[in-house]
Amino acid sequence: MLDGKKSLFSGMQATGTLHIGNYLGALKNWVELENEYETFYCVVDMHSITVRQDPAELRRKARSLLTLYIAAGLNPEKNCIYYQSHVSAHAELAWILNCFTYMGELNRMTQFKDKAAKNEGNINAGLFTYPVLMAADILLFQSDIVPVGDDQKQHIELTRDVAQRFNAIYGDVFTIPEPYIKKTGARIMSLQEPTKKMSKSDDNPNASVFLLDDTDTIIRKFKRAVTDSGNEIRYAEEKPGISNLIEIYSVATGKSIPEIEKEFDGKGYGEFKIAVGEAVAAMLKPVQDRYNELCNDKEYIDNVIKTNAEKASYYANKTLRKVQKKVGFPEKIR
Ligand code: AQP
Repeated sequence: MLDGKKSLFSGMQATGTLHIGNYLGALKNWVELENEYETFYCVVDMHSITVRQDPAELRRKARSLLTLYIAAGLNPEKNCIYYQSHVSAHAELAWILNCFTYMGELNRMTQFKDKAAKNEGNINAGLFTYPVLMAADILLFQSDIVPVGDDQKQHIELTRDVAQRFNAIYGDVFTIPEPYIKKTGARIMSLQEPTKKMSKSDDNPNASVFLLDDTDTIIRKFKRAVTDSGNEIRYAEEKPGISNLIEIYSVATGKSIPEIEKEFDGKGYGEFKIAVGEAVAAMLKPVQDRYNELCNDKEYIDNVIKTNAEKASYYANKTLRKVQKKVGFPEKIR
């Protein structure tokens, strides 16, 4: 809660290219929250360097991601859209929260285990304490909810535990956040291995549909999607391939799963895959058009970057100062 209004924080990493999992699981849902909440959407570039990045490429991707947020429908007049590295309170609160988080808690994080396995040559302390920085991100804005995909649930539980621990010692400093996870679209699976989530770091480009893929590429990827034995369009746990496509089609069109099963009754996988591809391409077309327009408006994007970072800093520093006082840091002499 910020200044009497409910608030929220969410963010994405400026690594890889956004895929429809990131869009359907998170970004698309953000757009509908702007009236009810004071919203903070961050390009979490500080999280990105837990894995080695090419500096020029990271800068390019961070700007592209920030532009995509706006292209997807987030109005920067109503939503605070900024780079994490422009608001130093993120790092300062993360340090303090590090001192209130246990090694055992961080050791249990499944994302750390997955990412450590993928980056055996660089298992750095930042990768390990990533969830603490994420807790700081969320708690800085006194967030009531955190709209994310299903894979982030464990990190939000840790954020709640750390915030409750801190509040138990120092009084009601932090709002305790709740995850905001939609039923459909919360875990979009890989098109090539439907038991694995679609992921930016997947080496196989056919496993993911990217937000900036053109229509032909999108349809080709869906045509190649791995499906299960049989030929019936039916949602079932034992049919992860076709169920994933049904879920994607459902979120892209707004149709319910029973409606989809009825629509494609008696039709085969081939026909359905083309329909999913066309629906996804139609859903992404306006986002892509707007993105291309915005990329040509350097001044507008620069202005968003500057003014929104100032707004985020204002709110973040309010919480940070309160925390610093509680833990006993001496006041600055102004
Ligand atoms: N497959 C997915 N289905 C639904 N939601 C998803 N999210 C990620 N993958 C899926 C949600 O997207 C948001 C941004 O996540 P992130 O940038 O922090 O990265 P991530 O969760 O680590 O996403 P990736 O794509 O899997 O990247 P890599 O390969 O780098 O790990 C979050 O809200 C996330 O829940």
